[in-house]
Amino acid sequence: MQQLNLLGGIRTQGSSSEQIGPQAFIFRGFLLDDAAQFLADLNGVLQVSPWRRMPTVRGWMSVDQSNCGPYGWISDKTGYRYSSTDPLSGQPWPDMPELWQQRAFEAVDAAGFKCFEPQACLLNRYRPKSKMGLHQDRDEEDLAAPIVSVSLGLPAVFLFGGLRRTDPVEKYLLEHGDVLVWGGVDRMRFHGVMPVRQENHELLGEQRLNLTFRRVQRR
Ligand code: MD3
Ligand code: FE
Repeated sequence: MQQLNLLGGIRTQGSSSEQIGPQAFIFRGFLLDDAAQFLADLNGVLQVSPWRRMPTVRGWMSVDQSNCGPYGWISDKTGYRYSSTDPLSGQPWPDMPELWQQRAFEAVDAAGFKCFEPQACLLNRYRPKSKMGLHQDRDEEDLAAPIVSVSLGLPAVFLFGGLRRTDPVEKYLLEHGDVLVWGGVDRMRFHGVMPVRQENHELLGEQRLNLTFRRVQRR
């Protein structure tokens, strides 16, 4: 399947899609044309809920995180959960920007899932050496809904495992502008991110950003 990326009616660089599981897809370069607007919107989100490092039951996350939308994913010494308020301010999380919701919906549609009304967008910021260990996303009540992930800035190696922690993992490079969509039988697969290599990205410098759009409650 070819994904059209139109810039003044002209097809731009490398956009294609890759199926990495029965219900998991990478749309390469899906957001290349929107990256600048995403970053402008991100600045607005971060003015309300800035980057912070969250503690976990086992130690500190290696990424900086924030959220937007009706719910946000949080971690503290007592565990992981979704919260409708930002613990830093006690106030609601900032709104999910319209463009983000629209692109998330378009990606889910391109992957063939029915509908998507995300309630949380978790923002992860990787610095050189930041990583994410192999884990499952299981804090959402609605495990039927797909998840959409947007990568911006420095590239990273994404680890895609199976339903058991010890299953073999496949490696995929996620680059600036790539969008991943997965759900259904792939929803509970273990996954992680290898340490990010120190490099300079022309738009983002020494950072990789990952935004994940999630449905939290059952509809
Ligand atoms: C495939 N983030 O925030 S996104 C996370 O790049 C997380 O920051 C990674 O894992 C990141 O929870 C990976 C892509 C992703 C996320 C969850 C998945 C792919 C997935 C769950 C099941 C299968
Ligand atoms: Fe995850």
